[in-house]
Amino acid sequence: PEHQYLDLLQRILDHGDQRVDRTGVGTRSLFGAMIRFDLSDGSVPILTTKRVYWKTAVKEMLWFLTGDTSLQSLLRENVKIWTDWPLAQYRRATGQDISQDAFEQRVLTDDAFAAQWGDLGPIYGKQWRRWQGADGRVHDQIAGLVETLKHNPASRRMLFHAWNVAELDQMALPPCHMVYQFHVTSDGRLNCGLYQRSCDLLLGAAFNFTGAAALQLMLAQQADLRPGELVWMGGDVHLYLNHLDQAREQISRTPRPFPTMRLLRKPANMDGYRIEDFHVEGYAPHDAIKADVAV
Ligand code: THF
Repeated sequence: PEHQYLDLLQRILDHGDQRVDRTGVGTRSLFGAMIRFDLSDGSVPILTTKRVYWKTAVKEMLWFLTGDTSLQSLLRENVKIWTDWPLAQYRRATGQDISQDAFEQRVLTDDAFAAQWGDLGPIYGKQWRRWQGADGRVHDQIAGLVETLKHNPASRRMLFHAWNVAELDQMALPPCHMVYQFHVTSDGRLNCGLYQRSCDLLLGAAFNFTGAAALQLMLAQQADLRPGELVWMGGDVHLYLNHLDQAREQISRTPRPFPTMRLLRKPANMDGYRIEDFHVEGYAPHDAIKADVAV
């Protein structure tokens, strides 16, 4: 299964269209890709050809699920993967060349500062839990999804979406993994399809696979289903030009079996999960691969 990912890395290295992107770093990009992971044996796609900080990825998913969009709550969990965007905004707006550490400390300890500079706008969590319609009504897409999974699992409308056109301009970054769709088989397996319009294949993808798998496990548990397939679909799938050597290194490694992930507890609803509830076994990855994130 991990071969599908490594093949995609290779295809982009070989045939990716090289262009300048929004960040100015430049990418090699291809359009349209699919990877299928089978979770029915208890395994989850935490890549083994490099060490993936799976707890960070699961914490990020739990943060989305709370509906929270503030950097402060992520930093309290010691997750620093979203700091770059508010930090860049702060530097642009104030002209101050504050370090990432200093900025994070300030967001953690100064609530007024956090409110002014540490909010990412109406990104994932807001749209998943509190999508506001033109008539003012607020929609909890996650709670709605769980209800449908429980009571009408043959539905073809089990999905949630983060691409709220009317609010895109207030988001620190428009959603990348923008729509999740679910499908229940007649023998009680929950399949998850994820459409990602833009994918940083070296850094982001590993997090997005892990986060989606954790989500799929939680939803399956809530609806008394077993996990099935995770079908990942990418739009603009790219390698940043400062990630090419890392991609070659990763391709040279031999994948190991995926680990298993289990939930240790069944909370009353989707709001009850904590990082301590996730138990991963058999994860024996190759070494971490360092790479800078394009902002
Ligand atoms: N922007 C870009 N350019 N790439 C992305 O992957 C990305 N995201 C989120 C939003 N914008 C993005 C942010 N998610 C890392 C991982 C996920 C991120 C951002 C950064 C990262 O640096 N990972 C390192 C270190 C992990 C750690 O320190 O814990 C890694 O080695 O995996 C994709 O949704």
